[in-house]
Amino acid sequence: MELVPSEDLPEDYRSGFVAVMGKPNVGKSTLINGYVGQKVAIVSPKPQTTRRRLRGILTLPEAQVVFIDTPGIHEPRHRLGEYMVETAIRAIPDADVVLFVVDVSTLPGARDSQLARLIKQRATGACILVMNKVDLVTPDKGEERREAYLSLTDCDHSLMFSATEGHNHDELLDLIIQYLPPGPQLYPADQITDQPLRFMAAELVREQVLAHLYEEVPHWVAVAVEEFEERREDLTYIEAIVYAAKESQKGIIIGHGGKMLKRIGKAAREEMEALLGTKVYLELWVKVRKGWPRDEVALRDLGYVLPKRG
Ligand SMILES: Nc1nc2c(ncn2[C@@H]2O[C@H](COP(=O)(O)OP(=O)(O)OP(=O)(O)O)[C@@H](O)[C@H]2O)c(=O)[nH]1
Ligand SMILES: [Mg+2]
Repeated sequence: MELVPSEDLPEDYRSGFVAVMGKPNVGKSTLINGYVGQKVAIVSPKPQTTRRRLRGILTLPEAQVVFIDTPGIHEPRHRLGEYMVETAIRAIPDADVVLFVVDVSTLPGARDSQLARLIKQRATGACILVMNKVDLVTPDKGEERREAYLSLTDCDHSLMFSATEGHNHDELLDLIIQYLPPGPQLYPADQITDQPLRFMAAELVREQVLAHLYEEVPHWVAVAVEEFEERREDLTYIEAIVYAAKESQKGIIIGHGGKMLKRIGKAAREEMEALLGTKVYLELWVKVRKGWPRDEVALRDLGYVLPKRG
């Protein structure tokens, strides 16, 4: 993989970082996957899906846009939650553009005003208010919602959007590029994320835990890939451990006669095969690491380490 030499890029080439901020579940990761054209971030209908910062890279003939996905800003209930919120906040100051993503199918609340203030205080680049999920808003409510959200922020631009339907997809991209500074490609043109494949594999397991298990259990689950080996050109061996925070959760994850774990494993394996383009042999284990979301050492062991600013 090679960077395109700067002299081969148009003189007015642009590049930069776009921090995607918002409450949990508003559609930040879906928006980024939509632009990158591939799943770089896992998505689920449950809030607090994204836990770490990750980059999704879109390379165009005229610009390279580096989207930064962040965990949803919420009221933390444990150390993991605090870690997630701090991770998100640290992405704001160094971004060339901040996308303030809201769910326009719901009315704004106190947390939206809080978040608008936070962005105003910390952002140094441009701010665009993205009113996502417009596909869920009936036409008679549209104007009222737009005004309600607009009154919260003094962002430079705003637009109605749908990450799933593609509404205003090109319009938002044009706006973003307009605010990026001139600069070279920051990543090779064919790179779509900064995450190692190992980490993406762990996330794909966690995505299926979120998809298959109800209520609170997925929030108490972490996944670590222990082995990732290309056994043959067309076969990857992956061994992962699903960590629960207590014994009763372990039972739920495994399910009656191991059925639940099998279903999670099968679905995750299919996603991994699509990602890697090889057959995957996936071995899943469930272990208990008691109270890990509250335990500083366990968090560090599981890779939840605060990124540097930027
Ligand atoms: N109808 C509709 N649903 C959407 C849209 N964008 C996202 N969703 C759904 O909203 C849910 C949450 O999407 P995510 O992309 O995981 O949201 P997020 O903001 O990254 O959430 P966290 O990672 O928890 O902060 C998923 O079920 C998506 O399919 C949209 O434009 N319209
Ligand atoms: Mg997310």
